Amino acid sequence: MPKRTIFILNGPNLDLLGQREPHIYGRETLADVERGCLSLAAELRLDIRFHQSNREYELIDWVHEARQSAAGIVINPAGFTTTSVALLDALNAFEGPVIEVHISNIHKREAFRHNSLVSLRAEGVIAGLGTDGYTLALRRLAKLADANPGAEAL
Ligand code: CA2
Repeated sequence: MPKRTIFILNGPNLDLLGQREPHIYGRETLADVERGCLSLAAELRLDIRFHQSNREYELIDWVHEARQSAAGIVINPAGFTTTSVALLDALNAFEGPVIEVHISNIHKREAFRHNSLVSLRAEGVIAGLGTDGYTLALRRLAKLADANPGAEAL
C-alpha cells in the first residue's frame, strides 16, 4: 500500500513557538512539533510535508500543491484565521479533508480571534489542546484515509 501524503501548514509567527508567550503556546518549538508529527506519521503510514510561512501566498501555494499530491491538510492558519478569504478560497479548491488546529483555545481569548474563515471549510477544528492538536488531527486524517482508500493521493 502506498503512503498517504498529508500537508501540515503553519501560518505567521508560528516560527516563534517556544520562544515567547509560553503561558499561551507552551514551550515546545515548531521543530519539536514537526518531530512529533514525523514520529506518529511513521506509525500511521503517512508521509507528511510540514511547512511554516509568514507569507500568505506561500501558504496558498502549498494548498495548491496539496491538490495534486495530498490526501488531507492540517492547518494552523494563525493570524490569517479570521482574515484570509484567499486562503479559504484555496482550501475550497482542495478536495480532501481539512483539519484546522489552534494551539490555544481561541474561544477563550479575545473576540477578534473567534470568527475563523477557515472553519467554513474545515471538517474539524481542534483548539486549546496545545501542540497535541497536531497529532490528534493526523490520527483523524489517517482514519479518514483508511476508510476511503479510493481517495488516496499519489
Ligand atoms: O492558538 C493558535 O494556534 C493560534 O492560531 C496562534 C496564532 C493566533 O493569532 C491565533 O489566534 C491562535 C498566533 C501565532 C503566533 O505564535 C506565537 C507563538 C509563540 C510566540 C509568539 C507567537
